[in-house]
Amino acid sequence: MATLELVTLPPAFGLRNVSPFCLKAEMLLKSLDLPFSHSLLKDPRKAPKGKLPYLLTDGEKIADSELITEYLDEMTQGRVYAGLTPEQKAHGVALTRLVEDHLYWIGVASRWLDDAWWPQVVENFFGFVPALIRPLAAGSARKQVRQTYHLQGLGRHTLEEQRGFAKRDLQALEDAVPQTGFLFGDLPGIFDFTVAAMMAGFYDNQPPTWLTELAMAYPRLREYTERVQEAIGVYGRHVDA
Ligand SMILES: N[C@@H](CCC(=O)N[C@@H](CS)C(=O)NCC(=O)O)C(=O)O
Repeated sequence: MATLELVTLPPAFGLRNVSPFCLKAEMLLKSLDLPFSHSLLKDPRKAPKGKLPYLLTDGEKIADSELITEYLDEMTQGRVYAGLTPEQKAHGVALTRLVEDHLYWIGVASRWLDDAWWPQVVENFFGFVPALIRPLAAGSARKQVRQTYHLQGLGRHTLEEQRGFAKRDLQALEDAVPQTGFLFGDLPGIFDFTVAAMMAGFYDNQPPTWLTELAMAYPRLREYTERVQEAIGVYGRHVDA
C-alpha cells in the first residue's frame, strides 16, 4: 500500500489543526483507517499550490483537500462516497461550496481584517519570520487577503452586511444538519467532515472572533460539530489524550 504523509499548517490560535481543509483531510484519513504520518509546514508558499494541505504519496504530491478526497476514494475503491445516493452527493457538494467558498472567506476576514484580532494573525502565522521583516511580510499578506476578499465580493460590503451573510450561511447549516446522527447516515462521512472541520475552527479559535460569537447562536450546529469530532476522535482543538 502507498505510504501517506499529510502536510498541514502548524497549530495556531489555540487550535491543534488550524486549517479546516487540513482538518477535513485528517478526519477522512482517520475514518478510512488508513495509516498515515502527519507533518507540519509553516510557510504554505512552499506547498505545491501555495496552500495546505497536501498529501505526499509515493513521491507524488496531491494538493487540495478535495483532490485528496478523490484520490483516497479511488485508492479505497469507492469507500469515501460508498452508500451515498446521487441526491445525497449533490446535497453534500452544495453544502461544501457554501462552507468552503463562502463562509470560509467570512472566517478569514474575521481574523485577518479585524484590527483588534490582527495581532493574533501576526503572532501565530508570521512568528517564524525574522522580527525585523515580520511587519512587512505580514502587512503584505494582509493586503493580499483584503484584495482577495474584495475580488470575491464579500469585501465590498459593510461589516454589518457581512454579518448578515454569515448569519444566513449559519442558519442554512443549522437547518441542514441533523439533531442526532450525521448528514447521510449513522456514521459520519466526508460531507460531515467538511462542515464540522470548518465550524470547529470558528467555535474554538482563541480568542473568539466576531464570527465565533455569531456561530454560538446555533446550538444544533454546535452540538453536531462536537458529535462529528467525537465520533472520529479527531478534534480541531487540543484535547487531552
Ligand atoms: N481548496 C483548498 C483550500 C486550501 C486553503 O485555502 N488552505 C489555506 C489554509 S486554511 C492556506 O494554505 N492558505 C495559504 C494562502 O492562501 O496563502 C483545499 O481544499 O485544500
